[in-house]
Amino acid sequence: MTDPPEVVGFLHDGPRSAEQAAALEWLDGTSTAAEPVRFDALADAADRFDALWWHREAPLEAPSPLSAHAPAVERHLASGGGLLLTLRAMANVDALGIETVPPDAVGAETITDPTGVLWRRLHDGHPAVESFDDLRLRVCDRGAVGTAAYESVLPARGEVLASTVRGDHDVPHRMPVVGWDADPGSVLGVGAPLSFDRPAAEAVAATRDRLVAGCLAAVADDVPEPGRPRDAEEMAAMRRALDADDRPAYHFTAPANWLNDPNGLVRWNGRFHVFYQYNPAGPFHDTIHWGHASSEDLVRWRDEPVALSPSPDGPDRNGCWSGCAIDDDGTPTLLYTGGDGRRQLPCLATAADDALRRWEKHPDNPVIEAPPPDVDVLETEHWEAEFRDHCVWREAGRWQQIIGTGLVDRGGAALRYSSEDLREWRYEGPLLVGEWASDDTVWECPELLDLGDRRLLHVSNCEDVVYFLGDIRDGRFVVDRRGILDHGDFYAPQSLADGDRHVTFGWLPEARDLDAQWDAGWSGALSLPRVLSVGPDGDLRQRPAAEVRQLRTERLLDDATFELSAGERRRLDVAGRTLELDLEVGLRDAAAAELSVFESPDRAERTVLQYGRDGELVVDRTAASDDPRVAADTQRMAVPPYDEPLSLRCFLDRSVLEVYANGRHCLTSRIYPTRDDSVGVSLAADDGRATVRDLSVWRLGDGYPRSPPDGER
Ligand code: DQQ
Repeated sequence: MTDPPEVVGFLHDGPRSAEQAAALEWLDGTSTAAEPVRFDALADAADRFDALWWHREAPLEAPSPLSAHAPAVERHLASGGGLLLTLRAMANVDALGIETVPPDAVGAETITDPTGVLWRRLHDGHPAVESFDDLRLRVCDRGAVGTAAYESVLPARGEVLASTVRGDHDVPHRMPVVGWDADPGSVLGVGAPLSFDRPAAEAVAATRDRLVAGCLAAVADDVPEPGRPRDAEEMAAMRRALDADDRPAYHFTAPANWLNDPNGLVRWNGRFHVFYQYNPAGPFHDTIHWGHASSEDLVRWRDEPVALSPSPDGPDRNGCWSGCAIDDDGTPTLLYTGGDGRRQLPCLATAADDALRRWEKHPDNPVIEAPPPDVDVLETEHWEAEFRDHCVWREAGRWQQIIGTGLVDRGGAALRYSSEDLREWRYEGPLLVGEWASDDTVWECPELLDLGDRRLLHVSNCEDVVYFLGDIRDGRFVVDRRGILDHGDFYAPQSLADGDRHVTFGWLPEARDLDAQWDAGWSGALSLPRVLSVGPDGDLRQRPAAEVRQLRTERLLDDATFELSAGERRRLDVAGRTLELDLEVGLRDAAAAELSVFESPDRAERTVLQYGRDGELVVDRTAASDDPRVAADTQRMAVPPYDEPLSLRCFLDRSVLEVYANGRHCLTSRIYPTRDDSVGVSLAADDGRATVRDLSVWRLGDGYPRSPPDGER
């Protein structure tokens, strides 16, 4: 337990306000002595205190003389002292020389429901909250209180420790608690409504008091504030801190926090690189960076430092959204979407090292200043023009690019541009416009692949990933066939070119509510690498990359063939949540055959794959989990030809079930069994006989080291 400081210097900057007087009175009633210190006396007094506390609700009158006190604050921190900034005091971190990006949401917050901090699971061991068991700490229940928080930008030097809880709702994008490691001192900013002057229910006031006492003890102690991870060891520590039964073992996840689309997939100097949409501030979609991992074999990953961060003064200040990697004559180059307020525009960065860890942004970003003027691009609540995500290829001696958009009254579209140098772009017209009733929305993450005889264009239409097979004629995509790439929890895929093959990864979003994601501390996984090709019949083929076999650690069942009689259920002598099952199922005269996985011995928890005479494969999640916060529905896909045996490859990975049917159709589900004994597998036939052929089961190993490999510490 961290001890409270003996004496706190209570900073003030003029006559004491009622709020400051109430806070001082509270401090006087604790075991910590309080000594008021004026900012202009700090230079002589700073060394005397383990901790300084500046509690200020009102805005400072401009021009602020605060920066004159920054050297004294720096001296205090340099001597190992701590500093706590509460309420609106936190808004002054830049003037005090602590931070370059101040909070962007500062003002009076009107509190009507018990409101407070939503602590991050990743930092639940922080000394400020060690006396609490809960991540949700409500500290104020009424009044208009002056507060400060980060909302659409992140501090450049500090680490966000908590977001906001309001009544029963988590508000992750409002981030009022930040820690700064001012080695050897430390700073905590708590811009949450920690008011001592307003009445509050007893329990709320008690939480407020414990939290402030914890914060004062935390800044006074010698434990450094957590920072962003700098190397593989620190990222492995994050993984360890958030390891749990539902965390995939071999599907890629970020070390902690939020992951969505795979980006910038590229093989460079023999290594595969995957970048991904990443929020370092927690498991929610905001303040998007590019996370990075690399691999020699596509299945075992090494975490790399964050590759792209928003530039506080750049056109990507609110986020570095999705994009692709290009080999520009030996220079690895990224084209991505920068977000700035209501604008989103293409930005370019080039690699500054061969490990693709450091990137330099083009000084003239954005490289396209606005969507084409003669195109009626959709304006929505969030964006003045929906215009994002990039796919670049070389054709007809020029760079070609498509960007995703939505057109007013027409639907999703992929707009085509061309360029000599990746920096100056000319609009060439739409490659394809979704003139279908079901596609009346925005197309995100368009990607065009050359599959030999055919081209494949896929787009993510905010629900499904739709693919089109066809060709380009006169600059337009001519559709021959279309389909859905994956019928489950799968979105925004991207591919890397590796010799002749195209290897695709998709984002597997969580199928549980935001509170559950917050509690887990991580969100989102990537699919297995899939090889896309076109078969001799002109249809799409999807298969796991051959490297996936390298994950097999133990063969549990070897080519078993048997018949299931009507109503029979056969339990397999295998158990586990990280398995691969390969089999072929034939419906002799059965109406349906079933494969149950993640099954408890009493079958109360189970996920059922059912293959029926109607030629549909159904994943039934209605009994998949006892947790009410997770999806409990059915997902289905057609698996023609309807009258032949069905071949299945199923990958179970704790909260992922990734199914490949007939080497063509995919359905990936997120599933969250709660019981330790939900590890069984069984097969059954319904209303007749079914045949199971060549059933093999393997246990699969980890996709990333639990601790960093030797030599990388
Ligand atoms: N995700 C990105 C966008 C893209 C969307 C933002 C698709 O660039 O349109 O994180 O999931």
